[in-house]
Amino acid sequence: MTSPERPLKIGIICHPTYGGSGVVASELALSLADRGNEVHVFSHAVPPRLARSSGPVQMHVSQGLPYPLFSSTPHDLAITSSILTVHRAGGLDILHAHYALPHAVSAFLARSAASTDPSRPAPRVVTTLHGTDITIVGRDPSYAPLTQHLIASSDAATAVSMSLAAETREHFCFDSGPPCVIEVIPNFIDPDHFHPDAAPRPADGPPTAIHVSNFRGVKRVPWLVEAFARATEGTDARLTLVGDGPDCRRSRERAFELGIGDRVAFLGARDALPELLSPADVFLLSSRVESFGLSALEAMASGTAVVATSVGGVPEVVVDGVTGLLSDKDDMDTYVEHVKGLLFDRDRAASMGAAARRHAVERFSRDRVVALYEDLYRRVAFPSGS
Ligand code: GMT
Repeated sequence: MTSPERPLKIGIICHPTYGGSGVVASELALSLADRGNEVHVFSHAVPPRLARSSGPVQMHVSQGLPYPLFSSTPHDLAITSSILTVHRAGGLDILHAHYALPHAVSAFLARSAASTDPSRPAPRVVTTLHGTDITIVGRDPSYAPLTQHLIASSDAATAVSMSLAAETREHFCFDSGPPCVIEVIPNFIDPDHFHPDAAPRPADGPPTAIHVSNFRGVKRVPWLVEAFARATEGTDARLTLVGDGPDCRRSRERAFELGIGDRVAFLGARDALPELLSPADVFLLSSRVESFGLSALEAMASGTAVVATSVGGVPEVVVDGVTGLLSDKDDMDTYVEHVKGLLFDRDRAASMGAAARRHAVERFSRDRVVALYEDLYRRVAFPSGS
């Protein structure tokens, strides 16, 4: 088998998070392994999406040595060592860093160390930008010069939306600097996993809205709770909140302050997302910053229409007026009208939900997007079909 045709040896480095980049990296790893590639995942814990699968992905948990001299254990250095161990044992073609910091640093260090070994080619580095690694963390002066270097020195850099790619070019690519090519490869869903039939939508009973997130400040969950309270005043509509994070307690307090504590359920972090998403009438997202909105895409694939704020890459996922309704991030009045308009018109919500399912399957199916990544890896690993 010539090099471009043989299965690839791929190392994926990611945060072991319940949502977002950790999910995308895990699902990508599993799909690449299904396609016959040898896949290694490097992190400081097993990402939850990987933990619940039986896929033939090799997991390397690297936590490093806790030592009193360190104020925190440098996982990223331990990950670099694990990568080198795997590369020296069998060779890796690609190191794919998800979320620039600190994973692209680990990938570069490993590539740099491997390049001193004449016995095998060093792995190529692909960096995928997910969101706040550019919009918040990476842009902070404490990290910006390093982030810029990481993007410029990657063998390929991708962003999960056109909006994030544009923001990256604006802040990190300069005419005077090295070439800066950011390819857009969107996030994806498994349409068999996220499916409208995952659980039945009740024909009667109160209308229900759902939100899934990590409850970080950018998600504005207390704002969402207030909008829901205004939209559903005097009704028996229900809101289900899934996930956990810094704003969880404040969101609960807000629900009680607004007198809707008995209509809001906090479920914590759950794996059974398809079964939770498909019966809901509407999915709510109210972020201040959102490069893509994977949870909204998962809801769409489950046949659930979305009401969201029109920020970042959200309009690339949710087609306004077709698969959901979008409003300006500071326009709570319009957001409230949108929630009412779908929650209390179930036929409209159902037809938008059906359109959302079709759009998710056509544009964001796993097989289509994973093939884009595999094609990119081959272009990077074997530049002239070598
Ligand atoms: O960037 C983050 O805040 C972290 C990241 C994550 O790991 O949860 O979320 C981002 O990446 C997701 C996967 O690509 C996107 O769906 C999210 O929109 C994005 N979050 C933000 O931009 C706030």
